[in-house]
Amino acid sequence: MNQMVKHSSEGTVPWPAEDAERYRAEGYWEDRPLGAWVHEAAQRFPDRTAVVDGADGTRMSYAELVDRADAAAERLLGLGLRRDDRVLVVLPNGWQFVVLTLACFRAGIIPVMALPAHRRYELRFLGNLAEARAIVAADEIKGFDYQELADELRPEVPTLEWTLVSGVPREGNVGLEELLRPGEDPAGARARLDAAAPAGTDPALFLLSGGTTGLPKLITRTHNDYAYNIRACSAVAGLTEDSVYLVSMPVSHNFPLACPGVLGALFLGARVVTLPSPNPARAFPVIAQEAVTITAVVPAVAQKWIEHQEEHRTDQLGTLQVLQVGGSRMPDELARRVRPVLGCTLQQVFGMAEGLINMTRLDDPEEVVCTTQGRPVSPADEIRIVDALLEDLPDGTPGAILTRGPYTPRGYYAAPEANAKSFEEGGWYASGDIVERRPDGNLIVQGRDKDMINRGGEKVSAEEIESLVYQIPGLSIVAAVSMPDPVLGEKVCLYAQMAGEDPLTLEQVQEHLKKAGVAAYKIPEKVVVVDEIPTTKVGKIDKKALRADIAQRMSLQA
Ligand code: J2J
Repeated sequence: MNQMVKHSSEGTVPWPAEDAERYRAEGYWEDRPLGAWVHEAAQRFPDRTAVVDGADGTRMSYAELVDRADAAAERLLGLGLRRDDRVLVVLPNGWQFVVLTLACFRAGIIPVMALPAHRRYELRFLGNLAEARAIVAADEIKGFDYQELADELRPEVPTLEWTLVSGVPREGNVGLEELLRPGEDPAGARARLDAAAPAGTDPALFLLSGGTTGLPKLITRTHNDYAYNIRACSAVAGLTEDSVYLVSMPVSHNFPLACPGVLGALFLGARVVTLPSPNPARAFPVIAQEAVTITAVVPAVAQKWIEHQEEHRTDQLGTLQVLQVGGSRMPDELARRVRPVLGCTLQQVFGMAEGLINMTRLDDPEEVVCTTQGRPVSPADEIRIVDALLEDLPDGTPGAILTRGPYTPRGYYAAPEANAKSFEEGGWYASGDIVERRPDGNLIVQGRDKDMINRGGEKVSAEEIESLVYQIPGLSIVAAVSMPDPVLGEKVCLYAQMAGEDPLTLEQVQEHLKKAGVAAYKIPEKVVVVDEIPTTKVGKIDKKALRADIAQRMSLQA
């Protein structure tokens, strides 16, 4: 079975040699695997607490963390996994995610960062694209049985050989806690893994792209580029060995994982606190107990936190210094309430799993912090703002953003068609965001020119939803568009033009997509049946008109 599995480098687009050389010469790439950075922190601070699991109370020192990770790395290899094999990770926030991820880095095994919200449809696709040989999941979360899901996936993803389960494994599955237990010979394990460590240019992990095309895409991040991403973000976020970083958004997202995130904290010897959800009634007491200094959330969560604090006036946020907010556009009015209500510094983050991260600086004037999405974290990030003909636009004029740099890969994994669309000549990545650059260099995200719905930071590809809905009989044309939502910013709305008499119902759509095994956050929350879907002059579906239509219908309703 292993022979079927390709080497990641076959699907990975490398940086051109001259750029790679420059990134090395200028110190951005250090040719040091991700695991080595954490080991270095553990060497300096063996007894400091590395991870606190806010759900089950587990606390782990740095010495224990690297011991467990190394032992687990050897056990993974012992199972029969090999360097460059891919492992589909579907874990909630918790210490297991942290140790497993580090174990994978140490062994050169590549975690594919899926989400606990993903279901059969997404995992089947990702498992096949990545040729995953193992899946790692919880036994169940909120009544959903991941072992059953894994059993369903096994025949559909022929490369899958192992199911690793956190909690209570069923027969034939591997117990994750058992796999992640400390080893007998930490020094020996460390030496053996060091000797076989992955190279800086090797793939370290696969991130998921925020959907724009019909099919999900994977982003290969190498040890070199990701380590630099992490370090550059840590510097701009003011992370130090004394920081306490709370992760309450899904940790497999690039933002809480590495910007600077969990890995940023572990690189420095700081403390990571994990929570499975950002619910303020649960998160605030943990912030107080663990003296959390920095965390990252999406605007929808920032709003909930602000409302909770306004209502309860807790004294639980005294240690919180920095609230990073990103993933979708933060309204200026919301941004202005952060400091007065939460008592901390807001750091706006406009980033992408494809690389480029922009942040406001901690000492920026309040006007910059509240009205812009910041500027690149690295002096080596290159940005162009261009018009439809790819001509550069002057500052102050909104246009499409193009970027490249030492932590922005030059292509998606094994996706030549998507690469032709999203990467311009010269290796520039076109994120599809419409951005204005101010003369001071700060960026303002004005909108986007991509067929994606941003549901409170979770990205939904319109095309993906449409092609699934087309399987329902009786449809002539469907179009998924964003509709405004006071909490999440946007939700998915589906327009339909029928071929026959019977109108499509919301229940029908929801049931169909649920049955297809689609993640709940992608499922439309409104269906509008119209006589005729509007088209543009060139005959394309006029989504702008549909977005205006739904916004108007909703304002009439309100
Ligand atoms: C408007 N749109 C934003 C912002 C992201 C840090 C922060 C976010 C992500 C992320 C990330 C936005 N204002 N402040 O990976 O490390 C939209 C843009 C962008 C897309 C990327 C990180 N911050 N966006 O959200 O890969 O449209 O990464 O292109 O999930 O989110 O989505 P994703």
